[in-house]
Amino acid sequence: MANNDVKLIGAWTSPYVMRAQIALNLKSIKYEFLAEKTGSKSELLLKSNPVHKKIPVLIHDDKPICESLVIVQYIDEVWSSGPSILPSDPYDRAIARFWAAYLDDKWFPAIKGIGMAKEEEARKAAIEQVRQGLAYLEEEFVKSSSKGKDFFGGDKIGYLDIAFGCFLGWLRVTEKMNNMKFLDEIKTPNLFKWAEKFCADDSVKDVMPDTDKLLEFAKILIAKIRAPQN
Ligand SMILES: N[C@@H](CCC(=O)N[C@@H](CS)C(=O)NCC(=O)O)C(=O)O
Repeated sequence: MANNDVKLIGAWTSPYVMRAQIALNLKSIKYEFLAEKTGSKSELLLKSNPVHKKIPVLIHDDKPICESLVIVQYIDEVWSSGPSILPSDPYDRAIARFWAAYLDDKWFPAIKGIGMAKEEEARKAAIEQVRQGLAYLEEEFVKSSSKGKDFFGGDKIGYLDIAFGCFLGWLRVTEKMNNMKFLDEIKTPNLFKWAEKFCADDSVKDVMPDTDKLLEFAKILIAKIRAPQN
């Protein structure tokens, strides 16, 4: 299938946008990046994603596709001649989707919870949830899809690598803000190595945000959210 017209509405700070970027990079699809301005929503975004009004939105030949994981699956199906992103085995596919849903529904909200917690008890509970999630994923990495290879997807970055790896920038920011380590060589040795390989991959290295730059953005965002409303 020809690349035709591929546009991505996004922002450099968004882990969900990064999912679409990595998928497009893996398939070597050229696209135009339409950056949203922080704090406002463009007409194109509102028109393209009227239900959620969120980024990312992929626009392929003038047709919008919303929701990052839906976009990744769409890219995999449309440009099927490139390397596969979803596992070919139905069971492996189901497991990868299960963990992607867990990451979005439980794990990343816990990361956000650390930054937003007003009290120490809530902060500690969120930290524990993040640690528990990493322990689950460390175990999953060893026992399932990776089968001793570099990535959850095997030799190459796949669906769960994208779904999880997109959060590494925000995980590092959270580590810095809280002066702690989540991924380390002792407690999560496999995820530690996986994260290094993931960030160094050609499909990822140019879209993974610089941690210090993201940290500055996070500080401003948290201060804005915490500021008393008039
Ligand atoms: N479930 C959505 C989440 C997307 C999302 O939360 N995007 C954020 C940026 S990281 C957004 O557009 N936020 C604007 C808003 O909530 O109004 C996906 O996977 O695409």
